[in-house]
Amino acid sequence: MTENNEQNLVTAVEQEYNASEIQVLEGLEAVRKRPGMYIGSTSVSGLHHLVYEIVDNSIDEALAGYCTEITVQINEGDTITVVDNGRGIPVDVQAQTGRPALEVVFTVLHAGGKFGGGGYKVSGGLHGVGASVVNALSEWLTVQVHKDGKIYEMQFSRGHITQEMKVVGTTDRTGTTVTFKPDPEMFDETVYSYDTLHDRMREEAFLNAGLKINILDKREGREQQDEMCYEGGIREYVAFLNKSRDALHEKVIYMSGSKDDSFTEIALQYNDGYQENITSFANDVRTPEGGMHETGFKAALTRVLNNYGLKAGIIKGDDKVSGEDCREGLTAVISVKLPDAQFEGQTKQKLGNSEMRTLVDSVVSDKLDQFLEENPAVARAILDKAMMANRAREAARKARESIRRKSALGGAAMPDKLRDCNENNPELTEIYIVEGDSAGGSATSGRDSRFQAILPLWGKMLNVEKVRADKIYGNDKLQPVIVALGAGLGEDFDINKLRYHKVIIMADADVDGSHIRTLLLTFFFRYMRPLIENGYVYAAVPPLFKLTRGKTARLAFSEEERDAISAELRGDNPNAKVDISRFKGLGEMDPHELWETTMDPEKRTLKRITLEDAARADATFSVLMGEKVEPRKEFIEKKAKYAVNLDF
Ligand code: TSJ
Repeated sequence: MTENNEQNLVTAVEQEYNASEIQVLEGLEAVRKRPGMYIGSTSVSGLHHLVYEIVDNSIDEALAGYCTEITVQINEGDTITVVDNGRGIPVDVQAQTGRPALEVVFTVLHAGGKFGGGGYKVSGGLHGVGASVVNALSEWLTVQVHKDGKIYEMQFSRGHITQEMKVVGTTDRTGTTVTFKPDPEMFDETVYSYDTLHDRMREEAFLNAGLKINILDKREGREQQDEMCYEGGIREYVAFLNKSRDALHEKVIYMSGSKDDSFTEIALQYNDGYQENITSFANDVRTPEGGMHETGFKAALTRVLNNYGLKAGIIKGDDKVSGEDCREGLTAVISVKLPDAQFEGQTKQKLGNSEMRTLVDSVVSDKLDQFLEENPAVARAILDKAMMANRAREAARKARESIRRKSALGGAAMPDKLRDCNENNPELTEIYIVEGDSAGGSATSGRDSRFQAILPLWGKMLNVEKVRADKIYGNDKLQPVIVALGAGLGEDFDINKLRYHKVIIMADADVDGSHIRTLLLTFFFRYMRPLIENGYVYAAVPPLFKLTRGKTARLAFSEEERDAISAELRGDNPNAKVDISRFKGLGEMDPHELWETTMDPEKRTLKRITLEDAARADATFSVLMGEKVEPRKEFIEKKAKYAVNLDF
């Protein structure tokens, strides 16, 4: 056939199509010009977004009740295959465009789902249908549809059709398979992360109860796979999130309800910790900034707990619990599904539909109240916890105010235990915070009182036991530290009022000493962070061994150093007697020894504490004081041997 003949065969319909094809290509060209507008970014997150756009279509099919299994596969070369067992994308020619519906899905921006004007409208379809966007940003894409006994196939490159739809075989199943290769011209990076896809797919599996999602990595050397299916849906999600914590009640509380075309479900379980852990979704999309559904949930939770507490005589009179009190130790997942989700805020991570506030509020009001009535023991545990939270908050507020008041009255009286120095200029002064009274005594006698102040803290300050995070704040053993430093704390902390520019923690190189360092650093990290940021915090490094040969005496700060110095002192004389004594603890050094080894600026070793050290202490503290016994035990056992290294 000559070109001319071909021209002559072009019918009116096809000419019309050519005109619309131009529009189609312009649409996809726009996607390639500004990919960020359609998938957020062209970084690794945009790369993964392509997969979610495709999978969303299969999930819509599942929501419509026709798909039970989805498989996501990373192939060699970082191409992606998504397979579902739904009805298969429609392949018949649409009256409107004269093209197969399948083609329209992949070539028309924002088509799919609603294409065909009524014909194929997905009832449960909640997602943006981004197949054409993925197509435009793929070097190549192949789709196969199993439907009516046939396998239909079509191929594209960068949004252009490279193979028209055709039948390539027969089949006895239904479903859709899409394989694509993200266009390296479009993305900064084209390597997929199994973990990223896995975590997102697990989330989808939790959010769509009973839907089976498989994920496979076929890349050489990193083969792995997971099958995820949760009959309990978000109930199992909450149990999963609470896994490493101790639950306050065994069963996850579950509520659901719907109005018109919208649906909500909420699962929650309290643990004995103090964190609030609410995760919310709209149409399976995370809403990290919350929005109307979360607002409705929080309002109803507070109201229901207070009403029940009063009714059951647990809360008396005006002793209401606040919203925050009601959410201490709460793990909750809120999921709403609605036809026209409005995502608001700077990053579009907040649900704006106000009807979702009403819906969630009314579901929680009815169902949670009913649950509490039917489970009085659980209700009691939850309310007791909220009331504890209330009391703790109240105590912390009072402690804060009393410190504010003192500093407002022009400097508090210095703590009884503080042995202050004579110098007033903070740039020249240092304070030793010393573990235990006996070490405090030695340090006080041994110091240079012109510029060195001593503050002894007695004994072990806190047992390794369950302590609420704000105990660190109200802890009476820390009050002298706050007062002696003179700069306040928290939002009132004023580095200009600091009374010493060297804050030196001096504690034994053993487990108890390590607890005190961890506690103090955690406290500084949380409430006096500029102290660390300015480099004002140090750890004194006391020696572990004293070695003497004749008139020569040397100190060693570790076992390795001890052995090295011992060899050095012996020199070439293998029979020389080197006397090695171990310092048992600061308390056992006499004042002179303490000065010589640990406090004399000319000879001592100080370790400056970095923000990183303090952050690590904070993490350690959280484990030590945390809710779960097992990780704590494990941690202590693992850590004990490192204690002598001063932890950092
Ligand atoms: F769109 C796509 F290419 F991204 C894509 C769509 C990718 C994958 C892996 C699956 C799907 C998809 C679409 N799975 N299932 C469907 N279903 C439909 O498109 C469908 C099927 C039948 C009817 C009908 O009314 O008969 C309507 C629709 C929307």
